[in-house]
Amino acid sequence: MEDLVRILMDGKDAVSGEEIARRLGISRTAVWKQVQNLEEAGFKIASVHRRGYRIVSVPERTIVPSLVDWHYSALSDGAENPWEIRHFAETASTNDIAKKDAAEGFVNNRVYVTDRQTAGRGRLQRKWESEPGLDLTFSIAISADVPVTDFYRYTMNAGLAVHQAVKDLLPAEAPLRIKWPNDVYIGKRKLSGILSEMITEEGRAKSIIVGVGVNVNSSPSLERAVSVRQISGEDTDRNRLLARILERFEFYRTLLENGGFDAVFASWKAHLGWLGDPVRIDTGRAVLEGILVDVSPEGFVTLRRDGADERFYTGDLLV
Ligand code: BT5
Repeated sequence: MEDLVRILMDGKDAVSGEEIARRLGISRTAVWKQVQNLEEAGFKIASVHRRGYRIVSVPERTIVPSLVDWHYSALSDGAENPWEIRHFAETASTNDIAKKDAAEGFVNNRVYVTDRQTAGRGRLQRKWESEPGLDLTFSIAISADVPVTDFYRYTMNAGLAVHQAVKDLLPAEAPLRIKWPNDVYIGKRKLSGILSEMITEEGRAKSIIVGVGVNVNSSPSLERAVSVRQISGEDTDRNRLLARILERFEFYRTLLENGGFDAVFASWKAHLGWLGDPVRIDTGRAVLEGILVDVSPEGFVTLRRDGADERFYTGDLLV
């Protein structure tokens, strides 16, 4: 879909008001009004006498859906962003708004993203902390009709998408890996956490909400946390990173929903950390030590203790 952001981002030089008016089918005054709106949203736009408008810089501290769309297309050979982006300057938890919408009706392919999340949640009522305008906090809403046993596939999908999207931003040697069940780590520090929730009906998952938090440009105060910036040494464009994660998520999701789950699982496992290592697992009842022998496609982890194997579906891997 043509919009002003796309026209200006595509234009290598200034684009005339006349051309914009023609392409959008609106008046010159309406173009000028839209330019003003973009400036209010944080874009710096030069208006060059007789030549038109040119983007000088884009907002860094806010997510702009049309910019995410533009990056999505640029990253996928012109394909339209299939995700409808709903942006909130501030909200308690993107998972909560996504869940509320899903409970009220059919919501598919929608992404809820906020610049400031005031009550971000992890699993088991734990907190997810993020820096306003510097990190990424969003939830992907999918309407599905899959057995609840397939639910974990979407968490895997998100972990893989974050892993791939972030990998491009880091030095090749950065020890980026997926940590069972729902994290992405760099070394022994957590970069991203995923909170997947579902609405079920008669044993099937009807709505799946995948909440993702990524530390991007912040300097997290938590001891075991790390941001992209702390490793890359540079600020990352959050609009572009969000687009890249969504593009990767869509790629793997299409694969898994079309009989290609084995390939998705193989990629996920290829980036899974601590396989074969001595670890501890907090099951919620006890902390058990052993060797992390395997994770099954359903998400069961196998821990070898004194020669015997035990399987767990939930818990925390302590590293
Ligand atoms: C998670 O839970 O890691 C899932 C986090 C999901 C957050 C997203 S943000 C968008 C969406 N909306 C929400 O409300 N949530 C989702 P869990 O595995 O339970 O880990 C939580 C633990 O991670 C906390 O107890 C802290 O120890 C740690 N933690 C909190 N904030 C962190 C951060 N920014 N970076 C690294 N670790 C953090």
